Amino acid sequence: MTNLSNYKLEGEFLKIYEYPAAVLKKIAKPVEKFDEDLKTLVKNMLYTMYKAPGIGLAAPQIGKSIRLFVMDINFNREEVIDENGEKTTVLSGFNPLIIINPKFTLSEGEYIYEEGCLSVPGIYENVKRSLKVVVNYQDIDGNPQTIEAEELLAVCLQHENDHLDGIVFLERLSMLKRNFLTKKYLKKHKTNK
Ligand code: QAP
Ligand code: CO
Repeated sequence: MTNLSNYKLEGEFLKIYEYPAAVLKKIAKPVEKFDEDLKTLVKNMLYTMYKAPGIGLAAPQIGKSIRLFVMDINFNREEVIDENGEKTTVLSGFNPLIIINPKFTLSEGEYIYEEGCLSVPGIYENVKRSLKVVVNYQDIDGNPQTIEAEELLAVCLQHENDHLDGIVFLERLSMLKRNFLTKKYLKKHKTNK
């Protein structure tokens, strides 16, 4: 696996598409070229995810309909007062994961977790998903990898993989909650524009 322990927080903050943007509803295409452009995109996606801040970001969320997402469920955020007496956020201890062309080979058990999404800001709700998953994928160099995950890591893999299939977490809720939260979100979303 590519060594990411030397990850540096740098890049460009990308525009995050918000529900109901059309790109969030499309089935994303497999990544075929593992070139410099892909490395730049991944670097900028990680930067955007950390700065947002979020724990997962899929390519469709930044307007690219390709089967790629980045995640990190285990980094530190600290609010500090800098030398000018101003509050700033310091990010450290990064554990970035880059998942390309994922294929789930096992999903078992049930697990409920309160999810949110950078593309549906301000909305959080419990979602029932699999407790344990095994996922085959390609790394940034195109090499095959496997990840076994449980609980939050498994939830994150399932949430981000849904984005590649044009699904946002609202669609994983009961019809009642889904209708209620979608209406609430769209109302706020429109008045903010
Ligand atoms: C997906 O979500 C996820 O509403 C990643 O105002 C969430 O990073 C996987 C965020 C929970 C597993 C469990 C959401 C930031 C970030 C917001 C995120 C917001 C600001 C969401
Ligand atoms: Co999301």
